[in-house]
Amino acid sequence: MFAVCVLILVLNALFCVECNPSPVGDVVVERYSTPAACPREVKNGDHVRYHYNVTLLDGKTFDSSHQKGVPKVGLIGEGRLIAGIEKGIVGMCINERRKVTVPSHLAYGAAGAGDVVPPDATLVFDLHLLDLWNNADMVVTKTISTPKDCRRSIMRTDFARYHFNGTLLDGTLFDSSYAREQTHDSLVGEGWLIKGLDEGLLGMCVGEIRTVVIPPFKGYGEKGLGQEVPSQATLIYSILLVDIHNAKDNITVENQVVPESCTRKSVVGDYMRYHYNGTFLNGVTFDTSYQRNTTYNTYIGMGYVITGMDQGLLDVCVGETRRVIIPPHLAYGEQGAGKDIPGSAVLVFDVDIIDFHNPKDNITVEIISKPEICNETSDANDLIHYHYNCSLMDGTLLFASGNYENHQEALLGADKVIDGLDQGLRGMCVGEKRVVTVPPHLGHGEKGATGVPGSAVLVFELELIDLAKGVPPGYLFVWLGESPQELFDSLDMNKNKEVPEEEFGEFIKLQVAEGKGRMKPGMDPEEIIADMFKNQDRNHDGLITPDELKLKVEEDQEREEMGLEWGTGGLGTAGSRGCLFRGLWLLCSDRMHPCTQRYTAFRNSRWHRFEVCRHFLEIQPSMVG
Ligand SMILES: [Ca+2]
Ligand SMILES: [Ca+2]
Repeated sequence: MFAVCVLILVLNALFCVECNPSPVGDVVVERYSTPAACPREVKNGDHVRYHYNVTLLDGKTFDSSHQKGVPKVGLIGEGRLIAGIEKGIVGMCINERRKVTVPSHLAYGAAGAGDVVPPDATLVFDLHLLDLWNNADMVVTKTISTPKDCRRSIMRTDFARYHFNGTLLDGTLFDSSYAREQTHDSLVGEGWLIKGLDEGLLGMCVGEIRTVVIPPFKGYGEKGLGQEVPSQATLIYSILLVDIHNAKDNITVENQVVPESCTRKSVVGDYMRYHYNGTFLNGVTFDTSYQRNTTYNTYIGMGYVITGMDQGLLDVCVGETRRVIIPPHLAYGEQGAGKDIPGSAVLVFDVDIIDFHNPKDNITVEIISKPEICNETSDANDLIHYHYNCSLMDGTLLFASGNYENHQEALLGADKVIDGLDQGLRGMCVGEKRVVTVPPHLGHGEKGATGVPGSAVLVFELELIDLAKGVPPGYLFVWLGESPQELFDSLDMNKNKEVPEEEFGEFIKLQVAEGKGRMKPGMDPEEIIADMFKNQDRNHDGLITPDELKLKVEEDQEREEMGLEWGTGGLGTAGSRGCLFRGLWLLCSDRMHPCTQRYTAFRNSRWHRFEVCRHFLEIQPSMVG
């Protein structure tokens, strides 16, 4: 009988066949389900959380954590649990299930336990280890992947946005930011988070994935968290850091590429055109001007854009590229913006400065070359021909006069070319080359023009081809010095007291040839003479008489005194046909080049009408009445 019992004991030890162990027997452990990996086993001094079911040898369950719905938490090796459990649980892995048969002397002994455990009862525990930690445990972090470029990592007081999956040691998912489709956003190291995260997030780079294992006393402790995190649970966070900034952060400027030539840097109040790519720290694009194929245009430093951008666009050169990293308090703050920019997001803008100017800017003129001999220079009223290349500040060529059949022609001061160009073409010698930079308010304004972007600064490379000095607006002929004392006597070259058109024309041409007078450039001289003669010959008999001349001179003087520039066409004064073909200015416009033409609304000046008329006459001579 003794031998049999020994045999049974041996068998019991080997095969864990149920047996009634002798009072001096030890616990018998049957590891009937073990996990594939077991990084850590229970040892004395560890805390454990486990489910159990305990039966007597007859199979009758008298206690079960499953039935209670709450796992048991205990400290091993300190004599706080029944000795058999403390022995039987040592060496257990998380998620292991084992059966531990505990002899009476390692359980409740001869006394038993009330009505529940009879004296000398052997107990059979079915254990499932859920959690395991030690008071000496620290927060353990392990980097799974890290980006190549880690310029910055989390420090205390930083604000982080991260995604995470949170699991218990047994693999139960208790929370996930991915499920919410929203990052968790928090200050780090300031007690907003559980201690384990406050510690475990430190040193993380944006884009890094790490796991953080947090013992319960640095997690949710005894209280746990709602239904999801039980009391005394070790937490495993798998974290992806999306974003990081500090409330003390200013903007950061990186990747600056400054062009070799930079004559001026942007200041507050400049109006800037730039392209940008807006991304988050993780590289995901939220907005780009390139896709819209149009620059973003704004005043800078004046609150029209987010503060960080206002700052980041200061002190830049035309043609510069730079990266501006903007913390949320200088961007869209905790609120974010729309559906594209989440709250507390750090924004990264890669900007390309196309151009900028200040509304106070005038044109700039850079003289490239000037001929040695230069007797006269261009000015208002002159008729000039010139070559030009018209480009944007980044060098994009918009128009070149070489693409057209003729040189570009302009009557300076006649409101026909954009103001900046009109200004830039003045004071030039024939053969001179210069570069004129024109801000948009002296160019095509905010709206731009055909082929010219709105608010663009234009760069004109100019060469003056020829120059015909002009006459004041409204004049067909001017005296360069004093006019003759006795005008009629001078006109009446053959002294027969009458001046027909031929004689009149001869006289005018002589004045021009001798440098005493100048006809309006750009018009047929015969046409001018005919025009002037018609106005002098009041009764239209084909002859100018002394009286007619006197009357006309008096009229013109009167008009000049009244400040009327629009004469009716006389010798020494102004005028031409009163052409009132309104709206024909478009015909003129078609003759102009897109980059230079003034596109502002029709100016209802008499002079303008005259010019319209002149163009019209050139185009449609048959319509001259
Ligand atoms: Ca005569
Ligand atoms: Ca007459």
